[in-house]
Amino acid sequence: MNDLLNKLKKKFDEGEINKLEKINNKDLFEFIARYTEILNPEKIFVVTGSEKDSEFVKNMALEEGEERNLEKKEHTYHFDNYYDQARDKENTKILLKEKIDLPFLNVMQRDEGIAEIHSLMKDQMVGRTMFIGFFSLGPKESPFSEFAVQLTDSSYVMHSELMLYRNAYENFVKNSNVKFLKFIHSQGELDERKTSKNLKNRRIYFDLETNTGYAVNTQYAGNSVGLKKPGFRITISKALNEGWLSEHMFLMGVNGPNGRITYFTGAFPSMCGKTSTCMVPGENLVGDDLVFIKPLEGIPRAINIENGVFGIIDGINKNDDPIIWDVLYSDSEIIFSNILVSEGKPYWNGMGIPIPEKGENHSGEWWKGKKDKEGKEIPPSHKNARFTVRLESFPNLDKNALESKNGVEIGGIIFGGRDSDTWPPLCEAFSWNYGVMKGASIESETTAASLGKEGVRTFNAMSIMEFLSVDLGKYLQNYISFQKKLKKIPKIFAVNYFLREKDGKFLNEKTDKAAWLKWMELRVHNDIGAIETPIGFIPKYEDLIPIFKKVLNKEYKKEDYEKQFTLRVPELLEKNKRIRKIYEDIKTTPKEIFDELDSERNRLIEAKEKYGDYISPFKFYK
Ligand code: SPV
Ligand code: MN
Repeated sequence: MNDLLNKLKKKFDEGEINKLEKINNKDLFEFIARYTEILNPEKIFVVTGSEKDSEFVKNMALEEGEERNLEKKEHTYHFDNYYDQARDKENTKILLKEKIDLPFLNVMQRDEGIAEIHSLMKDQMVGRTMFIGFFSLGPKESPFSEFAVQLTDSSYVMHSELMLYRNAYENFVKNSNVKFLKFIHSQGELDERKTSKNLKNRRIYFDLETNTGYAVNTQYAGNSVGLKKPGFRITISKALNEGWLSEHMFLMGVNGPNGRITYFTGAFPSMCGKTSTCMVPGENLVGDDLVFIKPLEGIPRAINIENGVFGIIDGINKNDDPIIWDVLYSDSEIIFSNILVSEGKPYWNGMGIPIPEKGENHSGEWWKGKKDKEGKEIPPSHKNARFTVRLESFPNLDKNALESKNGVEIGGIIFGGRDSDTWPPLCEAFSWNYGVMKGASIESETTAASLGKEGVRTFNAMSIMEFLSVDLGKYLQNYISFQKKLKKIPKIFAVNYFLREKDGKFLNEKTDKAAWLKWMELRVHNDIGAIETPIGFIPKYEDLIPIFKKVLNKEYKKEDYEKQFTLRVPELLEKNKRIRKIYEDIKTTPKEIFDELDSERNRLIEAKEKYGDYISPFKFYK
């Protein structure tokens, strides 16, 4: 082992090598030695998690220009290349020993993929510093957590990880046998704006056999921050093999009567209300993006694996998102990415205050009306512009839940989509399997703003389709089987904040979700009744009146309830057929999914025969 270290020695500044010498982990040294040889950095910097090391990383980001200061101390901004603003689906691939075709997955033969990525990484760090970061996904040394090591030449990436994850250097020092996920990132050659320039060679690959994630020629955090979405793909596969759930979900506590807190996880595709749900004022935030759920002594418990938020900033305004707004204007450490900067201040689309007509953004110098190479007008900030901030900066954080090594017991799981004409705002599945089927049926409609074509439904089971790394049928089988490990089964709810009237008007206000959460909280404990419909239990009108009054100080009208909860049978039958067709094409779809689809269909047909196509919820009152 010392030979390995000796070879690396000249890469370290004085004193730096001691940080590695304290660790005695063969796998780690081999990993570092191998990639040092390939990437060939001039220097290596070991990030121990000390204040001093974090300062070093932050200063380096500023010195090298990957980040710049805003007017407010502790606030910086970063730009990704104009064409590197989101995850790159096409060049994101799962490496498998045998290249088999799996529906929805982008698969590549493992040796070929590794050879390609190594050749793209060759000598990419010449003249640069390679950072080594040690992290824990989730509270350290808990029955849930996973350790991870990140190698990167981007000070912005390392800075982001120091805010988003728990540093675990000390755990590597204490225990020489720590097993860990491995992430290697190089931003590649940079242009004069310090953004990755060789985007045609951008690659994001995952090797599930060695739990390794690779990313090259990209800076966008969804590609480059190994512990986030690259790590998620690896843990989805790990969870499947070990029989637990690694999910794209928030984690929050909802306040019930007499000081009771009930925890929920929730999966929603991008821009469907995930962040705004876990940030509902008055409730308790634990996490906004990624959870592990395990059965501990038969109780389903969850942790947030992160320690910070990498959130969408587009549309955040004082009225709709008071908590995030205050955080963004606080003195907390924040990295803004791909926003508009003018006179040292950050601006973004839809912030509800006037935005300057010129400044600098992801396209460089920007002025109102500026067009890109494709002739498209460039908005002030990118739609996917983001903020990175520690969870401790949020006043609504449930710190105990975040730090709990055994996680928190989950009472309910929420699945949400963006659906203009099908699902009611809220319903509760009859059973675990029916709920899993509902999660497996999530669809999200594109908006006019994003793809030009409105209302295109995109299938997004459990909102993980972009991150799926295993056979979808097997993934669902694992969900179905999970129930058998439980003494207490969480309720599963389906929500839809985007239901519209025929004339296109939304049937709900953005704030209504605060009321739905309270109804779900009471249902978890069977504190109130519900109405049975062909698609699950829905709230009784008279139960919602006091909830709306108390939570939103709003008079909840009977006609609103009736419109929102009218069963739209033709649309529901269409959806049932659409989803069935998708699963028919997947050989491994569990029988339970088809059973649930079929019985839902039968219930819908029966109701239609009795009451017609559009059925008032009052018809189901017993
Ligand atoms: C998402 O899009 O779901 C995100 C951001 O959380 S990314 O890191 O790009 O996945
Ligand atoms: Mn996400």
